[in-house]
Amino acid sequence: MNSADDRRNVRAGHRNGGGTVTGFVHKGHSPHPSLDDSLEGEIRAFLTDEDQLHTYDDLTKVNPVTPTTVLKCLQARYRVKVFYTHAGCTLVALNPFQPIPDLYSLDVMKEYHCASQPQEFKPHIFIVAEEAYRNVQGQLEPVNQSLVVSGESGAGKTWTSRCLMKYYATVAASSSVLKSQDTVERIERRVLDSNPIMEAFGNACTLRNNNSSRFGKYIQLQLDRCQLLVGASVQTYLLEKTRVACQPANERNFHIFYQMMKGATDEQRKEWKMSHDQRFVWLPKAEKTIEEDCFHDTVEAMVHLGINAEKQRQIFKILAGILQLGNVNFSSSTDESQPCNLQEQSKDFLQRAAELLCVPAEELQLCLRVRTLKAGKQSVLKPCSQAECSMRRDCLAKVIYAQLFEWLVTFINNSICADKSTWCNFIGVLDVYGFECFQINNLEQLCINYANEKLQQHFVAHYLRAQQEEYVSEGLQWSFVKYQDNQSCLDLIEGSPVSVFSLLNEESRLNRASDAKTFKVRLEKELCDNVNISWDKFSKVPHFTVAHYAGKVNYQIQGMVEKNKDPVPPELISLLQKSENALLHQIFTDREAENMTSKGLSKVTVVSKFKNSLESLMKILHTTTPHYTRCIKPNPDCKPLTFKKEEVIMQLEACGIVETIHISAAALTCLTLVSQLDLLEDQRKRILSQCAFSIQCCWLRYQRRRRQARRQSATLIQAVVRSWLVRRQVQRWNRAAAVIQNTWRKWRDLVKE
Ligand code: AD9
Ligand code: MG
Repeated sequence: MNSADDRRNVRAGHRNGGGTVTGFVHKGHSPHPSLDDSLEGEIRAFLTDEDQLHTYDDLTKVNPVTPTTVLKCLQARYRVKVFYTHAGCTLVALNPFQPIPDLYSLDVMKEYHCASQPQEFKPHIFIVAEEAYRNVQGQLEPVNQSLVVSGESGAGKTWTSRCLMKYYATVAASSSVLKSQDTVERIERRVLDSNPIMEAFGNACTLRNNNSSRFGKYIQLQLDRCQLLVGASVQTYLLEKTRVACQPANERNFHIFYQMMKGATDEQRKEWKMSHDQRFVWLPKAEKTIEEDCFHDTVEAMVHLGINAEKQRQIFKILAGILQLGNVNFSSSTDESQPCNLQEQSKDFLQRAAELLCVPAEELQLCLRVRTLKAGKQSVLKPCSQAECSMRRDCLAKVIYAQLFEWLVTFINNSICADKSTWCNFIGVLDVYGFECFQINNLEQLCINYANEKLQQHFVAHYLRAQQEEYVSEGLQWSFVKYQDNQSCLDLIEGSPVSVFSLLNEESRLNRASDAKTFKVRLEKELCDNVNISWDKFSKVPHFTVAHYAGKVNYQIQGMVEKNKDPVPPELISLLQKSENALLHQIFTDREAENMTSKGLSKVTVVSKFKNSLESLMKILHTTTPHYTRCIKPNPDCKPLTFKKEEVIMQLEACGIVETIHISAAALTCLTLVSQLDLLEDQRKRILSQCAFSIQCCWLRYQRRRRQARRQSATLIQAVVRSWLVRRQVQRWNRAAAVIQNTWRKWRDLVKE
């Protein structure tokens, strides 16, 4: 284990010129032609000092800040197995893809928690955790905190979220926990135990990640007045339920099915009608080995959360029923007036599925093969085609799984959520799927990428825009850092009156068979003015391309409207309501079930539901102090300790990390300078918070324009400093004012030299 001294951060201190600031020069923004050449030189000079690159524990100290220099530092750090680096207000976490001994041990937690200045320790996710924990107390009143963990699939979001939860379950538990090596106690334990359950039911092995979360999660850890963890609540987003009935090539179904197959006792196997050598269509084998040995852990977690043996039996029987359903197939019918027949070899599977789901086999078969059309008070039966039968089978599996997942989340919440009177604030941990761009993208990717746009906007709004607007409010004509403002993209996706979502909803509400070409024509006509959408005129497959902040994505239109409607034939719901499996019966008799059927269609579409849940999330986030962690996946193959530059640079660019560093570097310099001045503590604090950015801004402007406008800049600095002194009503602090004026005088002299 590293010693505390070792962990204590030996600051790199590579700020050039003993106190000058990082140049604010970046691609496409050079105010002077010769600056680009000098930048090249500066980069080269910076990179020559190779042995030092790994010592930059805060990327704001890198000079000059460019994608190349930032990348090289991260690479150098990765090489010496340092995985966390500050980037100003953001923590960058590189995935080691192998367990790192002692990096997250109880002792390390203790060190960070007990340190008087944890931020002076080596960068670590525990610094972020501890900062939020201390912030929650607030100086005047408690402030809720949010830890937003982002990154692409496999970057380490879920791992990081688990670390954060474990940290709080340890440091915010009763004091005895910290002293003992035991695992955490009751409520803490239950909160942690929600993870294996949700991951078993909501994660799957994909091409990008062996343990990919197929849903988004926001967990609020509830703290009482003494800062102790007294409960938690979980909100989940958009489970990828299609995976139950259809797994992309070389990917797998949700872990829980494999866990059951591998971990069942003989008795359970008998009950679930599942022999050792049984092949299930919906359980494709993938080459990779994955987390399927955890059945015992999942069951144990269920027990801890209070899911009793009987409920567990009901859950697993339902899951076993779904697997049997996947092996049911239909033969094509030559006579359209006759329903398709079950294939001979499917009869046993249907029988078993019905037994496990506790519904009459005859009725199950009828529901899958025949559609009931309502004409007034009369019902008309219409035979389904082979494709329709398969669709109804898949739909049945998906709706059961999705409802079961929701039931589990509700159960978990009931088990871990504290009474409102016992907690006063919370720390939220957000782990949502990263930006997705596959060869074929559809509604799921549109929703996921829309969520990422929202989060990016929150990030931009919180850090970048707020700081820059501060500069402008001080009356400065200052060239903006070119960050991606994604409002126009959000308008395209969700805006009103016309957007992709609004058109999709309109199309879904029209009671007609959806046609991709018609929908594409509508999109083209209504959204032709938006620069964020485009079409490839020569493409045979109807699609549209959205320019997201992280890159362009082609969305296939085929099937999109139908996915948005997500209709469930009412016959299927009625059938499930008759189930003698108490749990199945319960989850389909709730009022919610009404919304699922085609009757409720006009009210709730997939995108409107998702948009609403995301808006509530954003509202919560806006009321909290956010802390951002950007997880980076250093190589696409999940290989231990392998750093691929192209992969990393793409991710850095996608999340605007270089721009973030530029701005944070500016703020940091100011903080350092002012804190060196001889001021009373109170004055120092207020000056720092009120003026840091203004001063810094002047300085940067001065730096950049020094050749042309040295004198004007000096006057400008003076004017601006005065203006904020007046506006912020700090003029009575003559001393402070004098010191600041002195400071800028020093700066001016420095530049003159
Ligand atoms: V996805 O969007 O859910 O597909 P995540 O959540 O970003 O993705 P995850 O946390 O599941 O990725 O990490 C992927 C794998 O990387 C994990 O299963 C671990 O094997 C590995 N990992 C991630 N972070 C660490 C770490 N700090 N130390 C060691 C890690 N291994
Ligand atoms: Mg994940």
